[in-house]
Amino acid sequence: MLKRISMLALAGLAAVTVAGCGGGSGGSGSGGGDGSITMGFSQVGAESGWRTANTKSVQEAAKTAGITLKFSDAQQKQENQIKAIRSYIQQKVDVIAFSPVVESGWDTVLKEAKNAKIPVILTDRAVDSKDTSLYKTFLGSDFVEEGRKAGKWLTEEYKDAKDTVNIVELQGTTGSAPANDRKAGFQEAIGADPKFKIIASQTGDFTRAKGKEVMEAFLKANPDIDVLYAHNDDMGLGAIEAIEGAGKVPGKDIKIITVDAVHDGMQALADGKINYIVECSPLLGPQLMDLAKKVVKNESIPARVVTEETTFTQDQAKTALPERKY
Ligand code: GYE
Repeated sequence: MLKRISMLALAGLAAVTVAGCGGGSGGSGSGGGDGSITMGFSQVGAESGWRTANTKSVQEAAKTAGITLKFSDAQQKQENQIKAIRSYIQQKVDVIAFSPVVESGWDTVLKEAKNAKIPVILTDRAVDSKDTSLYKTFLGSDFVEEGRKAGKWLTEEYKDAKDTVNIVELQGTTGSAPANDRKAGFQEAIGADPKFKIIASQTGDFTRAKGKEVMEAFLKANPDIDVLYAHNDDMGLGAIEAIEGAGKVPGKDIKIITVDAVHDGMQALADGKINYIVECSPLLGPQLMDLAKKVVKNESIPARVVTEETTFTQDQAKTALPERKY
């Protein structure tokens, strides 16, 4: 029986990209009985500076908390995440945590985890499952609020403008919670005033390369862009290259608002190439490990844990940069 389980586990592991961490050698978790905890964590991918910082935070926090971490990178594919979660169920880990690449389509695999009595913690991104008993808690940012903050800055910045403000939007991964919510929050904040017009909006998949490519297309199709709203720093940084390539000055000819506040984004903000960044903290590791310990001990935890975040202007970025950890 044991042999069969480990064969299955191996097959599951081979199907996904798994980077072992914490030295766990497979097999079943302890159920927390002897105090040791094994967590299976399915990460979205390595698409952005935010994601790299998030992975590091989770891996370091697991080590500090003495939790054995089985870590897999889904390369932005839902099917890989589902395979990873199934393999964690087969391995009987004590707790599963994952950052769902998109919001929909998780009910079946979450039910499998529930039937196997393995608690699930949503980390960073939400799912749209109606049945909230399929997971124990959701730890992450309020993405709608982030979008609102971006929109509020814009309406303030252009409050005296008489002409139409032409906005282009680089959306995050299609169907992901941060893309859906950052769009909705921004729309809500600028919505009341017809002066603000989103003339183009497309996904850049949260990557620098795609941000550059889509911005190049935006620039070709629209000679009169006033503002770029990018759902993360990386797409904004790619777009800066496209804007400079088109002979325009980022931050001046085209004002840029992004979300995340990772190091490279903050540097571009301090250099005047980005105008405003809404922070989204990737440092979720320590909170995740605390929640995991409680969940395994069957202690009650809040259904939603919202990360605290701020915003940065160019001057604030200059002050904050030297102390920035990521
Ligand atoms: O903003 C982006 C990353 O889910 C909050 O994913 C996260 C987002 C983050 O790729 O840079």
